Amino acid sequence: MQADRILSIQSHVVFGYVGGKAAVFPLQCMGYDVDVVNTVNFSNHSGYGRSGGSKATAAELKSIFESMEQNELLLPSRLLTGYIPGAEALSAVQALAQKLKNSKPSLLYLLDPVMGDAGRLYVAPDVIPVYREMLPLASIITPNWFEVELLTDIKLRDIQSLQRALICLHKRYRVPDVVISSIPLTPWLRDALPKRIQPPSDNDHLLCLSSSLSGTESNLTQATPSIVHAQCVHLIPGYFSGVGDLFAALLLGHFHPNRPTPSEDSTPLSVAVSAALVKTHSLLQFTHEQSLQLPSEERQPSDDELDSANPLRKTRRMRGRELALIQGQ
Ligand code: PXL
Repeated sequence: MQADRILSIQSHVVFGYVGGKAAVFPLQCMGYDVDVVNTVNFSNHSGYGRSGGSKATAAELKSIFESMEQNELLLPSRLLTGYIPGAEALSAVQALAQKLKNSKPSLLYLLDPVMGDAGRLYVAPDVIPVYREMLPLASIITPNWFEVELLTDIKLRDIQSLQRALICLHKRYRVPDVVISSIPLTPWLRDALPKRIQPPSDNDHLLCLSSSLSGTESNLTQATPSIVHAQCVHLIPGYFSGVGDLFAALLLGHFHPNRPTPSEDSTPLSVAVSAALVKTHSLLQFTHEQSLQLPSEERQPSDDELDSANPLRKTRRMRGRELALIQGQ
């Protein structure tokens, strides 16, 4: 039997599990054939404070894509893109995504617009307009809170601004499915949630919102064009890198737009989000439990401790934060 093929375009690290290292193995475990393009080739993720390696240039990416096309190896039914730090390289990926979409309109494209977090941009600012141009190619996008603000130019400060941002993504940028995960629960967000899913306290839960354009293109003209699902997830102590990359990969892997959904109020997106959340959460819980077994000098530090630690101690403690992807498979 022919396996479904995913083309994954994101970062590679030698040690640890972020970018493609967090995404590819889980997708293979799910039975997908994964073709892998590395946008960077680094020793480790940036949280270690120092890393060696290089970024792929736009010319290098184009050369890979051209040869794949000439050899008739561009066969994915699904496309996953993540961390691509420069605008020129991102434009090369944009051209490829456009080409794939033209030749296969049913292509499922999960675009993770990795640009920054909590007010801090970690790619070049000229990447922002390229991502905006790419949005209409995507089937699903997975921006975080800050990236929604960057893409829509709308500051999210109340439920009305959040609704405007979602409508902007669905209508102006024509994205059918939007998932915003790991949202800190502010009081105004919590008050907007149905009572039955409000957690007992705000500080130890994160919110995941998914918004699907309901049905056909004609809904684009309606005032409320989308179905929004919200789920609260219990916060696991510590900060782990690569969680977003793992979640995005699982979300694409579990997304089956033509399968019937188990209940009337679920959508193909909400079903995939639930499956991806459960697996991501279980792996984080497992990673956390594993890290408690480590000697104390290698265990999860607080962020304050990390800033003051000497470089070697910091490295050892960062190692204890790597996702336990293999042991937790
Ligand atoms: O999404 C996490 C990530 C991906 N790729 C690289 C990173 C990080 C986070 O630090 O450094 C190279």
